[in-house]
Amino acid sequence: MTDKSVTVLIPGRIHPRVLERLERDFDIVRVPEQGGELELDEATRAKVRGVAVSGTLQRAWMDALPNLEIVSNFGVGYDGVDADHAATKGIIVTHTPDVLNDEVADTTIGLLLNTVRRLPRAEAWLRDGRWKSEGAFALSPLSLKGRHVGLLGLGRIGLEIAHRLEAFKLKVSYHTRTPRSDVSYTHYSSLREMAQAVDTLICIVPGTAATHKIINAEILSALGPNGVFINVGRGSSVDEAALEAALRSGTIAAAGLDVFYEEPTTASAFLDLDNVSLLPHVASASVPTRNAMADLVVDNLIGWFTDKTVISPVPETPVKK
Ligand code: NAP
Ligand code: 8YV
Repeated sequence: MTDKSVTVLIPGRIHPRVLERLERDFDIVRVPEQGGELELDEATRAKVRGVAVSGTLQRAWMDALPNLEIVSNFGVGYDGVDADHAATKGIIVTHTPDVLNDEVADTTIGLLLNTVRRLPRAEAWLRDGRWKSEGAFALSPLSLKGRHVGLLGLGRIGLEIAHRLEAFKLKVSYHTRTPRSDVSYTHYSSLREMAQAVDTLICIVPGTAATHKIINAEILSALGPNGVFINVGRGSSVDEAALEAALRSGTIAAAGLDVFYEEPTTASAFLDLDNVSLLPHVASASVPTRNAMADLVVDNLIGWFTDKTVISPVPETPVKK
């Protein structure tokens, strides 16, 4: 793979390690962020056989590349790539599962603790000099101790979160469409029934049509006034207006959000709320984990163009490992 005979398109920004490694082996074409037409002449479009993207490839751009063979996505979530449509055209889609499981699960626990114990606010209290001038930071109304956590999603990352929660001596239940045969946690076939049974709900499902605004007023009301909601999956799973209302009215006690319906965002609806902890989509954002994701993006492309194998295809894709 050193004669650079294969052209790979990179729309917009991508992790620097992806770019650095791809530039060694491929002919690279870069275009600005997506949103409009694909501004490439016909001859260049015809040359493109691979695309590396950070989460999104417009369907129209996929259709505008007549010889496209593979889309390599940076991120395990590929809600921005129409993998079903790609499959109908014989285009492979790959993503970056597993290498980020631990990082995302660790961040989830951090966000949960920040939410129930208000630790970022406590640190701000010290940094602002208020400990010395005004005294001790207020006791947190909530505690993690003794909580019953319901996981919406118990896949690769959800399972790592569950294992960590067990170490915190918390009871774990879950809702998925299909129960797992390899765990002893209680499975709920109804999300509403699980929300009613637990006091802490963690969302770690993909962003799909089926999960769109799955967290709504009814679910939040079932979670109840001692309820804590954490989202590390996708913002599209939440009806944010219903969540804001539930936090303001005391329908639930608190929320911790790493992901939002639209990103990037100022999250202005939540900023004045004391009972919310907010992160700018950083669950996998450490240098080592992002490097591992970057390597997988590149290795999938190299594998495909070397011997037609890929390491981590999405389930919809027409080839297997
Ligand atoms: P995964 O292994 O595919 O697990 C997905 C889980 O969600 C499975 O348990 C699946 O079970 C469940 N699920 C899917 N659709 C559902 C539905 N309609 N109702 C109920 N449960 C449903 O995925 P993963 O690797 O754990 O990643 C999960 C998602 O986390 C990613 O797709 C991504 O969007 C998000 N993520 C976010 C960050 C971040 O930075 N915040 C980082 C990594 C990943 P069933 O199929 O049986 O329903
Ligand atoms: C990344 C993620 O932040 O893997 C995912 O699905 O949401 C995160 O790990 C994101 O994909 C980077 O584009």
